[in-house]
Amino acid sequence: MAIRDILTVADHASTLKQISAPVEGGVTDELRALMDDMLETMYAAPGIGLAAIQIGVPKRIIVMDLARAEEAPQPRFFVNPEILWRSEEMAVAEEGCLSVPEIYDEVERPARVKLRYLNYQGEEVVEDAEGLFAVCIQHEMDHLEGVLFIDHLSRLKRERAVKRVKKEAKAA
Ligand code: K1U
Ligand code: ZN
Repeated sequence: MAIRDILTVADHASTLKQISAPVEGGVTDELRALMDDMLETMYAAPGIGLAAIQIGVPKRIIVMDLARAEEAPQPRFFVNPEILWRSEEMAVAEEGCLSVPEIYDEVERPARVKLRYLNYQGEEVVEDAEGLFAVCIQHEMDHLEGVLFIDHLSRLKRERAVKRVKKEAKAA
């Protein structure tokens, strides 16, 4: 396993805007090795989710672990995820992003979603998501479409956020 570099809006905005391609040919050992790297990268950051495009791989793959610090790790893998249903009810939650480091703001999204995906074993799963799971999976699925959480904010807030990330990157 290896920790990969996480791309940020400071110098990889155009890569992060790419639409990721579906995984063809199911979940292979090669794909599992990529997902293992993504998980290790996410834990090292640290974060609770990561999309493959954030390490420069434009494939529809997401890893996530929403376990609390005192709980055992609960790694989750989503290949070719699709949202089958969104609730009309909306919820506002604070979000952050490893590609927009140290910026946090509130985003409104559907409170619950139903999704379908392939898991680590390549099995099809249909699952309902609510709470932090719903927030995180929608945030990560936005990455697959080249959308960042700051794209849900006003233009002023988005431009300020990118400016701050670029300033921090220069200073580092
Ligand atoms: O997509 C990403 O960059 C990961 C992002 C996921 C996310 C967080 C919050 C709301 C929606 C989606 C992060 O993991 S940001 C870091 C973070 O939330 C965190 C870091 C350490 C401990 C706990 C949380
Ligand atoms: Zn993100």
